[in-house]
Parts: sequence; C-alpha cells; structure tokens
Amino acid sequence: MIDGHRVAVVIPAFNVAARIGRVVETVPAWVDRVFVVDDGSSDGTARVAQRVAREGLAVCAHEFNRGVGAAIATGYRCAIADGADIAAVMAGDGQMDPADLAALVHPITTGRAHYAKGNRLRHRAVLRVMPPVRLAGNVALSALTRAATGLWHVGDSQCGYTAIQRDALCALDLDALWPRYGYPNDLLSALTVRGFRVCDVTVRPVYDGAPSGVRWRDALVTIPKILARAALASQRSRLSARER
Ligand SMILES: Nc1nc2c(ncn2[C@@H]2O[C@H](COP(=O)(O)OP(=O)(O)OP(=O)(O)O)[C@@H](O)[C@H]2O)c(=O)[nH]1
Ligand SMILES: [Mg+2]
Repeated sequence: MIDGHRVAVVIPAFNVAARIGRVVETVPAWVDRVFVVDDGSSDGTARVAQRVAREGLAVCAHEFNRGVGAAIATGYRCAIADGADIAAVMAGDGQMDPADLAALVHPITTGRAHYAKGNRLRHRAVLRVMPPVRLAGNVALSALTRAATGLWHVGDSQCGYTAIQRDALCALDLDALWPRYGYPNDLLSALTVRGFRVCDVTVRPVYDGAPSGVRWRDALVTIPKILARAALASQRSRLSARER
C-alpha cells in the first residue's frame, strides 16, 4: 500500500529469463501484488519468475506470443480482478528504475492525474544514456503523439513506465488496445478521448544492453498509423463535445 492505495505492478516479459528474477526482486516492498505476464517465451522466463520468493507474486503465461500491449492488457485484467487501486507497468527487461516508482504513483494518489507516465527525455542523463537513434525516433514520435492527441504537456510517448488509476483502467476497452509496439500511443489516445488526465513524471533512462524487439517498421509504419487513428478520434471527440 502507498498512501492508502493498493498497488499492483504488471510486468510484461518475453524471453527475459536472465533478467526477470532481479526485476521481480527489486519491485518496492510497498507494492501489494506483482503480476508477471510471460508472453509466450521460449527461454523459461515464467519458470524463473515463479522461483522468486516475493509475497504477492503471480505469474501467468500466454500460450503463444501476442505482443507487449496484449501482455500488459492481461496484467491489467489481473490487477482489476484483484482490486488494485493503481496498476503500474515495469518492463521485464529491467529498463525501469524501481526507485522512480513512488514518484510515478504520486500524481495518482493525490488525484492530480488518472495516468502518470515516465518521461526519460527530461532526465539530465538522457543524452549520455539513450542511444542517439532511439532518442531521435522518440523525439519525433513524441511530437506526432502530442499533435494527434492534443496532449501538449506530454513527452517521451514511447516510455513504458506508467501508472494508471482504477476508474480509468476500468473505463478502457482492453480488448481493443493495440497488442504490440504502439500500445502506449494507443493508450494515450484512448484515455484522452475519455477525458482522463495524463501527466509526465521524470524517470531515469536505463540502457544496459537489454535486447530490444523494436523494429524500424514499428516506428515508421505501425505507430504513425495508430497516431492517424488517434488524431481522427480526437477530432471526433472535440466535435461531439462542441455539439453538446
Ligand atoms: N520484444 C517483445 N517484448 C515483449 C513482447 N511481449 C512482452 N514483451 C516485454 O515488453 C517489454 C518491452 O519490450 P522491448 O522490446 O524491450 O521494448 P522497449 O523497452 O519499449 O524498447 P527499447 O528501449 O528498445 O528496449 C520487455 O520487458 C519485454 O520482455 C513481445 O512480443 N516482444
Ligand atoms: Mg526494452
């Protein structure tokens, strides 16, 4: 619990057997439940996760690989069923600093936002730590995401370190969430058209040799398509608000 709120951490995990143990072990002790979602791994990720002695840990597994967005949606369903007030997401490859989690949930416990997301671009170490190609792609996609959703105060659209408040989570159509890379952009759009408040929290960028599954196609084709759809949805919701 933190400030009277029951917190769940969802960990999407795909072929991260070498990393998942440490990720689970380092989730802060005040987190009530940890849901590891093994997304059809072939390297024993689920088995390794199950061996970690951590109170409140549950490991579930997709029978086959469905994508990071789908893995998070599965974890969100577990968190809702378990009665979480807040569901945070931390990647299974260890790219999120557990020391940032308290700051990330703070805007939610105080009622300032329904959804808080990490922003690594604001961190002083970003130029030193984030690979230049990642940085350039991220800045471009963040600008497009701002324009498509109207969330002008939000950056680092691709950051997967997030926390969401229960009511906002329950209002989402998790079956409709984009199942692969591009889910953070889709989620931002879904929250905005439903009128939920989103805010950024500065988090530490971590690039320590974790393998990445992001492909050029995701950045150049898939995410722009999701953003075009988001722009239409945002336009439609603005028009219907004006008609009311
Ligand atoms: N690559 C990949 N990762 C998945 C999948 N399903 C769940 N994941 C997990 O999702 C998290 C993010 O995946 P990454 O490929 O590292 O993507 P990223 O961290 O957003 O991007 P990078 O900064 O390039 O590492 C990791 O913890 C993966 O284990 C999947 O189908 N493919
Ligand atoms: Mg990664």
